[in-house]
Amino acid sequence: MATLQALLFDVDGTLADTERDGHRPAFNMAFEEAGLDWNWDEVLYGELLSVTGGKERIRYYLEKFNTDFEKPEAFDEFVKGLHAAKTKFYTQLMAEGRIPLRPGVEALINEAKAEGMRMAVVTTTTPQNVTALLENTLGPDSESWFEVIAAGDIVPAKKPAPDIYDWALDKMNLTPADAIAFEDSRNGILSSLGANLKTIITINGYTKDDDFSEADIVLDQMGDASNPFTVLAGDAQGHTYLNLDLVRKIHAA
Ligand code: XBP
Ligand code: MG
Repeated sequence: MATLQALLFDVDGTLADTERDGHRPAFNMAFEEAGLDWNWDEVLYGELLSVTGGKERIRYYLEKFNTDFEKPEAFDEFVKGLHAAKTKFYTQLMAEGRIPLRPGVEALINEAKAEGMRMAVVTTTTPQNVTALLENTLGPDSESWFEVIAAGDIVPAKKPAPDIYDWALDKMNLTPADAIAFEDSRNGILSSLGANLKTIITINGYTKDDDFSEADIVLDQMGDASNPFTVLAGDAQGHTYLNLDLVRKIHAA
Protein backbone atom coordinates (compact mmCIF):
# COMPACT_ATOMS: atom_id res chain seq x y z
CA MET A 1 0.00 0.00 0.00
CA ALA A 2 1.26 3.46 -0.89
CA THR A 3 2.04 5.98 1.86
CA LEU A 4 -0.83 8.33 2.62
CA GLN A 5 -0.13 11.67 0.97
CA ALA A 6 -3.43 13.52 0.93
CA LEU A 7 -6.77 13.95 2.69
CA LEU A 8 -9.73 14.72 0.40
CA PHE A 9 -12.62 16.31 2.26
CA ASP A 10 -16.24 16.47 1.21
CA VAL A 11 -17.88 19.61 2.61
CA ASP A 12 -21.63 19.48 3.17
CA GLY A 13 -22.50 17.06 5.94
CA THR A 14 -18.85 16.09 6.47
CA LEU A 15 -17.07 19.27 7.57
CA ALA A 16 -20.29 20.87 8.85
CA ASP A 17 -24.01 20.17 9.05
CA THR A 18 -24.78 22.70 6.36
CA GLU A 19 -27.73 21.07 4.62
CA ARG A 20 -30.62 21.47 7.06
CA ASP A 21 -29.68 24.85 8.54
CA GLY A 22 -27.62 26.38 5.73
CA HIS A 23 -28.53 25.28 2.22
CA ARG A 24 -32.21 24.57 2.96
CA PRO A 25 -33.05 27.99 4.49
CA ALA A 26 -30.99 29.70 1.78
CA PHE A 27 -33.09 28.01 -0.92
CA ASN A 28 -36.26 29.09 0.89
CA MET A 29 -35.04 32.70 1.16
CA ALA A 30 -34.32 32.73 -2.58
CA PHE A 31 -37.80 31.37 -3.33
CA GLU A 32 -39.41 34.01 -1.14
CA GLU A 33 -37.35 36.81 -2.70
CA ALA A 34 -38.50 35.62 -6.14
CA GLY A 35 -42.14 35.71 -5.01
CA LEU A 36 -42.54 31.92 -5.16
CA ASP A 37 -44.64 30.11 -2.57
CA TRP A 38 -42.31 27.10 -2.48
CA ASN A 39 -41.14 25.95 0.93
CA TRP A 40 -38.67 23.13 1.43
CA ASP A 41 -39.25 21.75 4.92
CA GLU A 42 -36.77 19.42 6.63
CA VAL A 43 -38.51 16.23 5.50
CA LEU A 44 -38.93 17.27 1.88
CA TYR A 45 -35.33 18.50 1.82
CA GLY A 46 -34.19 15.02 2.89
CA GLU A 47 -35.84 13.64 -0.25
CA LEU A 48 -34.42 16.39 -2.44
CA LEU A 49 -30.92 15.54 -1.23
CA SER A 50 -30.99 12.45 -3.43
CA VAL A 51 -29.99 14.86 -6.21
CA THR A 52 -26.70 16.74 -5.69
CA GLY A 53 -26.13 20.29 -6.91
CA GLY A 54 -28.46 23.17 -6.14
CA LYS A 55 -29.56 23.90 -9.71
CA GLU A 56 -30.10 20.19 -10.32
CA ARG A 57 -32.09 20.00 -7.05
CA ILE A 58 -34.43 22.82 -8.10
CA ARG A 59 -35.15 21.03 -11.38
CA TYR A 60 -35.72 17.73 -9.57
CA TYR A 61 -38.16 19.46 -7.20
CA LEU A 62 -40.21 20.72 -10.12
CA GLU A 63 -40.13 17.35 -11.90
CA LYS A 64 -41.13 15.28 -8.86
CA PHE A 65 -42.80 17.45 -6.22
CA ASN A 66 -44.25 20.53 -7.92
CA THR A 67 -45.36 19.38 -11.34
CA ASP A 68 -48.12 22.00 -11.61
CA PHE A 69 -45.65 24.87 -11.71
CA GLU A 70 -45.69 26.57 -15.09
CA LYS A 71 -42.09 26.91 -16.14
CA PRO A 72 -41.12 30.32 -17.51
CA GLU A 73 -39.87 30.40 -21.09
CA ALA A 74 -36.26 31.14 -20.18
CA PHE A 75 -36.22 28.25 -17.73
CA ASP A 76 -32.44 27.77 -17.59
CA GLU A 77 -31.96 31.44 -16.74
CA PHE A 78 -34.74 31.25 -14.17
CA VAL A 79 -33.03 28.34 -12.39
CA LYS A 80 -29.63 30.04 -12.59
CA GLY A 81 -31.06 33.25 -11.15
CA LEU A 82 -32.77 31.46 -8.28
CA HIS A 83 -29.58 29.56 -7.55
CA ALA A 84 -27.44 32.71 -7.59
CA ALA A 85 -29.80 34.26 -5.03
CA LYS A 86 -29.56 31.09 -2.94
CA THR A 87 -25.74 31.34 -2.97
CA LYS A 88 -26.00 34.98 -1.84
CA PHE A 89 -28.21 33.99 1.11
CA TYR A 90 -26.08 30.95 1.96
CA THR A 91 -22.84 32.93 2.11
CA GLN A 92 -24.61 35.53 4.27
CA LEU A 93 -25.68 32.79 6.70
CA MET A 94 -22.09 31.53 6.83
CA ALA A 95 -20.79 35.07 7.49
CA GLU A 96 -23.13 35.23 10.47
CA GLY A 97 -21.25 32.21 11.84
CA ARG A 98 -24.43 30.16 12.15
CA ILE A 99 -22.90 26.79 11.22
CA PRO A 100 -19.97 25.40 13.22
CA LEU A 101 -17.62 22.66 12.02
CA ARG A 102 -18.53 19.18 13.21
CA PRO A 103 -16.68 17.84 16.28
CA GLY A 104 -13.07 16.89 15.56
CA VAL A 105 -12.90 18.45 12.08
CA GLU A 106 -10.81 21.45 13.07
CA ALA A 107 -8.39 19.35 15.14
CA LEU A 108 -7.83 16.86 12.31
CA ILE A 109 -7.28 19.60 9.73
CA ASN A 110 -4.89 21.43 12.06
CA GLU A 111 -2.96 18.24 12.75
CA ALA A 112 -2.74 17.45 9.04
CA LYS A 113 -1.58 20.98 8.29
CA ALA A 114 1.05 20.87 11.03
CA GLU A 115 2.40 17.59 9.66
CA GLY A 116 2.51 18.87 6.09
CA MET A 117 -0.14 16.42 4.90
CA ARG A 118 -1.63 17.55 1.60
CA MET A 119 -5.33 18.43 1.67
CA ALA A 120 -8.09 19.15 -0.82
CA VAL A 121 -11.79 19.93 -0.83
CA VAL A 122 -13.91 17.77 -3.13
CA THR A 123 -17.52 18.87 -3.20
CA THR A 124 -20.65 19.36 -5.23
CA THR A 125 -21.39 22.75 -3.77
CA THR A 126 -20.61 26.16 -5.30
CA PRO A 127 -17.02 27.44 -4.77
CA GLN A 128 -18.19 30.64 -2.98
CA ASN A 129 -19.94 28.44 -0.41
CA VAL A 130 -16.70 26.61 0.36
CA THR A 131 -14.84 29.89 0.79
CA ALA A 132 -17.56 31.24 3.09
CA LEU A 133 -17.59 28.14 5.30
CA LEU A 134 -13.80 27.85 5.60
CA GLU A 135 -13.18 31.55 6.20
CA ASN A 136 -15.88 31.79 8.85
CA THR A 137 -14.85 28.65 10.73
CA LEU A 138 -11.12 27.92 10.29
CA GLY A 139 -10.07 31.52 9.65
CA PRO A 140 -9.60 34.06 6.86
CA ASP A 141 -6.62 32.39 5.15
CA SER A 142 -7.70 28.78 5.69
CA GLU A 143 -8.75 28.13 2.11
CA SER A 144 -5.06 28.32 1.19
CA TRP A 145 -4.36 25.27 3.36
CA PHE A 146 -6.15 23.21 0.72
CA GLU A 147 -4.09 22.59 -2.38
CA VAL A 148 -7.14 22.11 -4.59
CA ILE A 149 -10.75 23.23 -4.20
CA ALA A 150 -12.67 20.89 -6.49
CA ALA A 151 -16.20 22.29 -6.41
CA GLY A 152 -19.47 22.95 -8.18
CA ASP A 153 -19.62 22.97 -11.95
CA ILE A 154 -15.89 22.22 -12.48
CA VAL A 155 -17.05 18.85 -13.76
CA PRO A 156 -20.47 18.52 -15.44
CA ALA A 157 -21.30 15.18 -13.80
CA LYS A 158 -21.62 15.82 -10.07
CA LYS A 159 -21.51 13.18 -7.30
CA PRO A 160 -22.37 10.26 -7.36
CA ALA A 161 -20.18 10.36 -10.49
CA PRO A 162 -16.48 9.95 -9.62
CA ASP A 163 -15.46 12.82 -11.90
CA ILE A 164 -14.84 15.42 -9.18
CA TYR A 165 -12.50 13.07 -7.26
CA ASP A 166 -10.77 12.06 -10.52
CA TRP A 167 -10.31 15.76 -11.30
CA ALA A 168 -8.82 16.53 -7.86
CA LEU A 169 -6.42 13.55 -7.99
CA ASP A 170 -5.33 14.56 -11.45
CA LYS A 171 -4.69 18.17 -10.36
CA MET A 172 -2.65 16.93 -7.39
CA ASN A 173 -0.79 14.40 -9.51
CA LEU A 174 -1.80 11.58 -7.17
CA THR A 175 -3.08 8.05 -7.70
CA PRO A 176 -6.13 6.91 -5.71
CA ALA A 177 -3.88 4.75 -3.51
CA ASP A 178 -2.07 7.89 -2.30
CA ALA A 179 -5.15 9.50 -0.78
CA ILE A 180 -8.22 8.93 1.37
CA ALA A 181 -11.68 10.52 1.16
CA PHE A 182 -13.96 11.79 3.93
CA GLU A 183 -17.66 11.58 3.10
CA ASP A 184 -21.06 11.58 4.78
CA SER A 185 -23.56 10.33 2.20
CA ARG A 186 -24.39 7.57 -0.27
CA ASN A 187 -23.86 9.88 -3.22
CA GLY A 188 -20.53 10.91 -1.70
CA ILE A 189 -19.22 7.39 -1.20
CA LEU A 190 -20.39 6.30 -4.63
CA SER A 191 -18.28 9.13 -6.02
CA SER A 192 -15.18 8.36 -3.93
CA LEU A 193 -15.45 4.60 -4.53
CA GLY A 194 -15.89 5.24 -8.22
CA ALA A 195 -12.53 7.01 -8.06
CA ASN A 196 -11.07 3.95 -6.23
CA LEU A 197 -10.46 5.84 -2.99
CA LYS A 198 -10.55 4.45 0.51
CA THR A 199 -13.31 6.28 2.35
CA ILE A 200 -14.02 7.28 5.93
CA ILE A 201 -17.69 8.01 6.64
CA THR A 202 -19.10 10.25 9.34
CA ILE A 203 -22.89 10.03 9.21
CA ASN A 204 -25.39 12.78 9.98
CA GLY A 205 -29.13 13.07 10.49
CA TYR A 206 -29.94 12.98 6.79
CA THR A 207 -27.56 10.11 5.93
CA LYS A 208 -27.69 7.82 8.96
CA ASP A 209 -29.71 5.17 7.08
CA ASP A 210 -27.66 5.33 3.86
CA ASP A 211 -25.81 2.25 2.62
CA PHE A 212 -22.16 2.53 3.61
CA SER A 213 -21.28 -1.16 3.33
CA GLU A 214 -18.22 -0.44 1.16
CA ALA A 215 -16.76 2.19 3.54
CA ASP A 216 -13.45 1.53 5.31
CA ILE A 217 -14.95 2.78 8.56
CA VAL A 218 -18.30 4.33 9.51
CA LEU A 219 -18.37 6.72 12.48
CA ASP A 220 -21.09 8.90 13.97
CA GLN A 221 -18.57 11.79 14.06
CA MET A 222 -14.81 12.37 14.00
CA GLY A 223 -14.95 13.24 17.70
CA ASP A 224 -12.20 14.31 20.04
CA ALA A 225 -10.62 13.26 23.35
CA SER A 226 -13.57 14.49 25.43
CA ASN A 227 -16.23 13.56 22.87
CA PRO A 228 -15.45 10.06 21.52
CA PHE A 229 -16.93 8.69 18.30
CA THR A 230 -19.21 5.69 18.07
CA VAL A 231 -17.97 3.12 15.58
CA LEU A 232 -20.90 1.99 13.41
CA ALA A 233 -18.86 -0.29 11.14
CA GLY A 234 -15.20 -1.14 10.75
CA ASP A 235 -12.24 -1.25 13.13
CA ALA A 236 -11.08 1.84 15.05
CA GLN A 237 -8.03 -0.09 16.29
CA GLY A 238 -8.43 1.07 19.88
CA HIS A 239 -8.80 4.76 19.05
CA THR A 240 -11.62 6.85 20.50
CA TYR A 241 -11.52 9.76 18.03
CA LEU A 242 -10.23 10.34 14.53
CA ASN A 243 -6.69 11.68 14.38
CA LEU A 244 -4.05 11.42 11.68
CA ASP A 245 -2.60 8.27 13.23
CA LEU A 246 -5.93 6.47 12.86
CA VAL A 247 -6.48 7.87 9.37
CA ARG A 248 -3.08 6.44 8.36
CA LYS A 249 -3.95 3.06 9.91
CA ILE A 250 -7.30 2.94 8.06
CA HIS A 251 -5.54 3.86 4.83
CA ALA A 252 -2.93 1.13 5.35
CA ALA A 253 -5.40 -1.58 6.44
C1 XBP B 1 -23.63 18.86 -1.29
C2 XBP B 1 -24.66 19.12 -2.31
C3 XBP B 1 -24.86 20.49 -2.76
C4 XBP B 1 -25.47 21.41 -1.74
C5 XBP B 1 -25.96 22.66 -2.43
O1 XBP B 1 -22.62 18.11 -1.84
O2 XBP B 1 -25.30 18.23 -2.79
O3 XBP B 1 -25.72 20.44 -3.84
O4 XBP B 1 -26.56 20.81 -1.10
O5 XBP B 1 -24.93 23.33 -3.05
P1 XBP B 1 -21.28 17.70 -1.02
P2 XBP B 1 -25.17 24.28 -4.32
O6 XBP B 1 -21.72 16.94 0.20
O7 XBP B 1 -20.52 16.88 -1.99
O8 XBP B 1 -20.54 18.96 -0.66
O9 XBP B 1 -26.52 24.88 -4.18
O10 XBP B 1 -24.06 25.30 -4.24
O11 XBP B 1 -25.07 23.40 -5.54
MG1 MG C 1 -21.66 15.55 1.73
